[in-house]
This record gives sequence, structure tokens and C-alpha cells, in this order.
Amino acid sequence: MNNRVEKALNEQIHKEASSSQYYLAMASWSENNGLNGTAKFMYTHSDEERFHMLKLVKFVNERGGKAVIPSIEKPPLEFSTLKNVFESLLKHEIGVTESINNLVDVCLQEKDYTTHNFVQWYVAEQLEEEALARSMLDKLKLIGADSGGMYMFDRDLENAVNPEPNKTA
Ligand code: OFO
Repeated sequence: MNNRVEKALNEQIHKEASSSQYYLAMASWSENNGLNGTAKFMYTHSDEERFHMLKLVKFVNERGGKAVIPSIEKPPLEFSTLKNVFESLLKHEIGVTESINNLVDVCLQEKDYTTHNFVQWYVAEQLEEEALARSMLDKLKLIGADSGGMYMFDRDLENAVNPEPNKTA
């Protein structure tokens, strides 16, 4: 496997592992603040991010590279409000998208079209995740400080969680 591509893939493994921890921290905060629907959504998403990481680990190893299992920095423990949770989430996902774009760029520069093809799944996934985070934030902006609205938001999130999260790719 090309060295630059392998390095960029390993950086992405680190990013996905950090994402999983980040969502886990948001799940725990939500649970501790009585937002059980949001907690369920975040726990499920944390599992999905771990799956994204595993998919990369397997790809690197199968292609003759060496996946590096990273140590992970501690995610934030406290958030001021639920809106702040989703603002942080969106900022985080924008950073992950930048990293995926960088990976795509390296693949093209090194003419690694197989990896480029593989990475397209992540490009589509990031698009979806950013759109989801933006729509959640829009809802929270509309709700403002209305506790009834917040209750409904949390309940809707609970119902939105797919019991079988997308682990198909
Ligand atoms: Fe891995 O999908 Fe977002 O971070």
C-alpha cells in the first residue's frame, strides 16, 4: 500500500475512533440531564462511528498496510445546553469531513483509485451526518427555551433511532 495513503487512512482511523468517544460523551451527558431520547440517539451513533473505524482498520490490513490502533484524547465532559451539544457535534463533523476530503485528495495524488472508490462511502456518510446535525440545530433554535418543545424534541429523537443502525457497508 502506498505510504501516504496508508498514513492518511490511519489518521482517519484516529478521527473515527475519536468520533465514537465524542458521541459517547454526549450520550452520557444527555443521560445525566434527563434527555433519554437524545442519549439513545448518541449511544447508537457512537456505535456507528466505531463501525466506521473498524471498516477502515480492516481495509488497511486487507490491502497489505498496517492499521494503527490509536490512543484517544479525552472528549469534553460538560456541555452548557442541548443546543451546545449539537453545535459541538456539527463542528466536530465538519472537521471529520475535512479529514475525509484530505484523504480523497491524497488518493488522487497517488493515483490509488481503489482506495478512492472505498472512501466514497465516507464522503456520502459525512454529507448525511452534517445535514442531520444542521437540521437538529435548526429545530433547537426554533424551540429556544420552551421546555415543552424540548420534551418533544427529545421524544422524537428516541423514536428516530433505528433499532438496527446502518452497518451495511
Ligand atoms: Fe464517521 O461519520 Fe461522522 O464522524
